[in-house]
Amino acid sequence: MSKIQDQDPAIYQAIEREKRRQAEGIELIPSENYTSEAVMEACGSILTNKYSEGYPGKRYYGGQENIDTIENIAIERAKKLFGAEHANVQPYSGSPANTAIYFALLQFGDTVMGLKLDHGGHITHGLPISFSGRAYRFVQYEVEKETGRINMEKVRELALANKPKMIVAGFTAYPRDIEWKKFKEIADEVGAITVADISHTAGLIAAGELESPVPYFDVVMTTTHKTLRGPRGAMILCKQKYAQAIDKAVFPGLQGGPHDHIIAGKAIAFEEAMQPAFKEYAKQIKKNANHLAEELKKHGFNLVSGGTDTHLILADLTSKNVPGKQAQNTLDTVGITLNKNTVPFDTRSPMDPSGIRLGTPAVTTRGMKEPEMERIADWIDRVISSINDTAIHAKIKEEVKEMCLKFPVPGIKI
Ligand code: DSN
Repeated sequence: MSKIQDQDPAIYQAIEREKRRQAEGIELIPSENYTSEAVMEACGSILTNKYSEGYPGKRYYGGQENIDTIENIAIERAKKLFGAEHANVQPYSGSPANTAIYFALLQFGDTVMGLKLDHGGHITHGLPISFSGRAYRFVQYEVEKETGRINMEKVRELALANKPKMIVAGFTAYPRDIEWKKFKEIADEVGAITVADISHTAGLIAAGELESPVPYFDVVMTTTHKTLRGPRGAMILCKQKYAQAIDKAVFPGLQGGPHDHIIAGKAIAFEEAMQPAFKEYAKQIKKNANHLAEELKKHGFNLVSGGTDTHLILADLTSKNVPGKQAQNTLDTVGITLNKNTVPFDTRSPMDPSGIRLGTPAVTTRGMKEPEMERIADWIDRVISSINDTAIHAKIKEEVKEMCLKFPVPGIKI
């Protein structure tokens, strides 16, 4: 960072402070992770200098021989990792990727089914104020109040009543596995295209820790930076019959030049995810999440759906009398980062909801295991139980820091 230090002290100092925050704190936001240093090298490389509208072998500018090599490697690795027929590795991130899928396969105004935002869906799964909710007629399915889970019979009834052209399955805040085969059966019954958003669980799916929708679904989208542990970005996998429509929708339909430095980072991450060590990593993510969930329950936390099948936990803090926003902000002061989140049927607003969302991809990358999950659950409980006691918070902050420094973050030396 010596060049940044010399040239731009304000940015340098902010990066240094962020390094320290990452190294000394516990990252529990379930969509965050730490990439390898190799991925970061690619993302910080000279590849950022190049423009390459088009696809390998069919570009609009010259000088593409190395960029074509990199994108072809990324495509082949993505296909191999997930057993997909076609891969587009150019989407900038998850929201543009979902938008490209809709743009490729729907007409404006078509009916689509997606999981409601406060029941665990994403803004691009039909939130009325988002582009998806305004451009298409989204019918939103929910989780059940009693179980916190998606009831597939209700999904079927909704599909039969609305005859959607597309069904989107996937989540950002749903702690349970998805019944892909059931979704596919329902979609076939009504003639709908199937789209899976596996952004959160792609790493677990790649490692065989969760079932994959790729064999059944027409289109599968994932971001590359969550459990998959690559750089910020996304990709779209699909059956060959949709390949041309998807490619045309990504470029020139929605995007201009792809971010070649990020595509190189994706290629590196895909290779990493094919290694035996990644399988062990994915297994431990699930073990850690399950253990953290059980420990939180021992401390009296009310978990949506009663636990987790994945890396993600959603806790309803209503019974603790602490709103999600206050919990997030107070936990931030001790170095525990998670996010406030609505819970299904929340009576509070998204900016100050009843719950918190937490997950284990990042702590597992640092090598933390079950004993550390017990300490984390204990700290969360102590903070929530003494929400206004800054003396207790100061003590916990020191304990958190002491533990964190024993588990280095890739690329950070303190
Ligand atoms: N921001 C991502 C998440 O936190 O789940 C998805 O939008």
